[in-house]
Amino acid sequence: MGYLWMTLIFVFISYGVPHLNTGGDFYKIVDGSFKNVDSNNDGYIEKHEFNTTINTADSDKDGCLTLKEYKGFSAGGPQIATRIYKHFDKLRKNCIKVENVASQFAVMDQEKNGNVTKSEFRQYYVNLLQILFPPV
Ligand SMILES: [Ca+2]
Ligand SMILES: [Ca+2]
Repeated sequence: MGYLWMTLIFVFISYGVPHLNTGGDFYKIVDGSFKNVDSNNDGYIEKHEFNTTINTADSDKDGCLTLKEYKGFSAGGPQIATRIYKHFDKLRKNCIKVENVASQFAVMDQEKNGNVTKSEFRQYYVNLLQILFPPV
């Protein structure tokens, strides 16, 4: 059952956004990003690990993630990262406030137990892509 569900999501990603290079590479990219954030490699992203990653991404420490800073942090290729960035940078200021990114942790942590598993992390990106690239 779980496998079927994964396959369906997979098919959706492959066919839902055909102009983007997702498909087979998608989970590889997301998992790679997960590993980067999970700095103590225990299989969970704790809030402090997530915050550290964001603060590191904000390389000039001005409290704003610019598109350039975000690309180094986000899962996905530059095309997906740019689309995600524009979704959060609603005022088009080339600034996503660090605290707004930090608040995404609560969205990822579906079980609300203070850490994010790999499947929660994947689910977050699948949901995000469904919002950004709705099926026509
Ligand atoms: Ca961890
Ligand atoms: Ca910055």
